[in-house]
Amino acid sequence: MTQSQTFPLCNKFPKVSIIGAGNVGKTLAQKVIESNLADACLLDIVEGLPQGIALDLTQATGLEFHHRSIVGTNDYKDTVNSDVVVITAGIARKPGMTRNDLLKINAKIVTEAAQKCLVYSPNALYLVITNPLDVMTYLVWKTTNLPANKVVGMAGVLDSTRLQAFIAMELGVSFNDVQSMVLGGHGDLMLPLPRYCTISGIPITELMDTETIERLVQRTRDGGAEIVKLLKTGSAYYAPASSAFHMIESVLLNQSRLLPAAVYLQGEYGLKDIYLGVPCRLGCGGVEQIVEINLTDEERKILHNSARSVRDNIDLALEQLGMKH
Ligand code: TXD
Repeated sequence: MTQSQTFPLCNKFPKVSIIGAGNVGKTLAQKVIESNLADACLLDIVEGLPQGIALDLTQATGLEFHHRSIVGTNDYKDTVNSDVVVITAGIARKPGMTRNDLLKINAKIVTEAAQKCLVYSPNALYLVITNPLDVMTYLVWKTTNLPANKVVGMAGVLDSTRLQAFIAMELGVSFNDVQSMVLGGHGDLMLPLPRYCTISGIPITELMDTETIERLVQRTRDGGAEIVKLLKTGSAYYAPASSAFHMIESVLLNQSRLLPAAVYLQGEYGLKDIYLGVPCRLGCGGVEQIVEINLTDEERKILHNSARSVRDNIDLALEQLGMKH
């Protein structure tokens, strides 16, 4: 090599910081590095936990043949210059516990985590996962003062993939041929939309009777609780981590995928000043477009019911945090 030889410029690899090294956080971290999507920083309040997971994952690097690195830490400084910050920190649902029971504890954890990350990564996209999802996403937006397109919540992709799985299992068709759409808050009042579910373009209403569809819709509504009951400790994490990964990929690779996610509504669907699950386009600019689809009177009623419940909890959480609405 001579002095005059130049190397191609190495662009900085994207960085994803994940706050909370629990089941969802560590599974997501593994997906992020092993797919070569980005370097990861895994942070938790428990000393040793993120460091141990990061070391374990690092030791698998040669076998998994990827080129990304992971740091485990308890110090927010290590999250510096993240492109995406994912917040999973909090307490997971226990059997018999509703998502809203988690409200009080998680509101404090999530808002503190977001504010600490903001100091080191003011330009990142903030992806919220902690439950109750829509409320936590609103609180992150409200307490960080970030533009609404930079704060988004993950739930709709998970609820939709659950409905997709149930449809595929019922009909015995490939999961990949099923498209599904679930809107609304992440809870019992979510709005699965069978009218917008298709198998290779064929509406499911052509292939299943109403009773079957209603059964699958109900199983989707209870999708989280079904797994909590089976696991006995903790809640689902493989499909949640895959869902978050999907969204991060759309942002970092600027895929502009049309996905249901909790986004800030300013009049869309007749709703204002609330985070709720609706279809949006996700790209390198964050939430690039909110898509309004036609809803029947009944569907609109369910969406607004769901919004009312989210709104009540936002008010409660703001009160608990001593913040005026
Ligand atoms: O669709 C969705 N949005 C969801 C949401 C799907 C699945 C899980 N959902 C919720 O995500 C769940 O109800 C929880 O609120 C979060 C995280 O679920 P996970 O299953 O990962 O919970 P764990 O395993 O209990 O992990 C939580 C971690 C744990 O390691 C704690 O030590 C850590 O969060 N934690 C903190 N980290 C940093 N800072 C603080 N203050 C803190 N408090 C707890």
